[in-house]
Amino acid sequence: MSEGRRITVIAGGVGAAKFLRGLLTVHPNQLVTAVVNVADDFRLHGLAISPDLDTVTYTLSGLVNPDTGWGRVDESWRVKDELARLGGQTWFNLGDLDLALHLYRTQRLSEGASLTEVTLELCDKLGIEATLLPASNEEIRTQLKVQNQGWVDFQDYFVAQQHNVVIEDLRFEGIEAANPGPEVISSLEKSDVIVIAPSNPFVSVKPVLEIPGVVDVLRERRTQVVAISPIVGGLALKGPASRMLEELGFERNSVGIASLYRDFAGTLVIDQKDSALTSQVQSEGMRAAVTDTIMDTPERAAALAQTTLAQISLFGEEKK
Ligand code: FO1
Repeated sequence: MSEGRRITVIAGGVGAAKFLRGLLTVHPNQLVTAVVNVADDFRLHGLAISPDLDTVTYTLSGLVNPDTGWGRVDESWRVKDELARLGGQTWFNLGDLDLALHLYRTQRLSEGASLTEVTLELCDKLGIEATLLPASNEEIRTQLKVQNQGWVDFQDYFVAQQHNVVIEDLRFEGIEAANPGPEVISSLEKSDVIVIAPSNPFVSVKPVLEIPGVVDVLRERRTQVVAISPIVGGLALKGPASRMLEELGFERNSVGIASLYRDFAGTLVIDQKDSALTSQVQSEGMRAAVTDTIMDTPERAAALAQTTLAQISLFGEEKK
């Protein structure tokens, strides 16, 4: 039985958004909270851009571009084209409709609203009934140490350089002094199930967990924490998670994910293609659940959500 339970999902961008969209088709939306990474956030053209919050917001409101997984469907690019003509910065693609959201957020922040308040306002306006919480209202910025370049900002690495470079290290500027956003800790404490979405463990999940106080709640509630591996057959479905595992010294598969998550998550959901890794995941000290984790349709994402929730009713509550 999954009805009536409170679920909190630790979320990055595209993978988390697809998982949440599936979850919201099988669970009462008012009982779902997503704590969303803000360490990819940055300013461009003077605008406050929060890519992971935007991706989750657009996906859950049915506005996302299905081809890219980020940005708006039916987008137009008149502002970007004009900016290019003027010699402005166009390496980060901001469509005309998308720009409206960044303008709204920037204006509200300049009026003194917090990122949490702005996010809740946007959810309300776009008809999202689940609660989206920025992981923090303070500035946290991911930087990567790129071979032969030194420290670079996240969007420079990810978008401008298409993450097609070798990384040697990463850091989250500002994280030690940051506080979890309002309701983040209480949502984790009150949840019956905490899900770590199939997001990049280094640049999406880690900068949420390393905000002081967050991982402690997960450690205390480890039995209720279920993580979904973002790696299938040694490859990330999107983005650089797989090569990052190798470059940062971990196994390039779901066993590598288990070694990163075992201290604070009791169960790891892995893909059926990786069923042969089950005993190695268990050797890392985690339960392994095997299912189809590829979310190429909303129905498959819903099935993954159902299987994920079932892990805790099967195991977590049984232990009480
Ligand atoms: N990702 C890209 O690969 N190229 C882009 O030009 C780009 C623009 C963009 C604009 C708004 C937004 O909310 C997201 C955007 N993304 C783009 C996605 C995003 O930067 C990354 O996928 C995340 O930061 C990683 O989670």
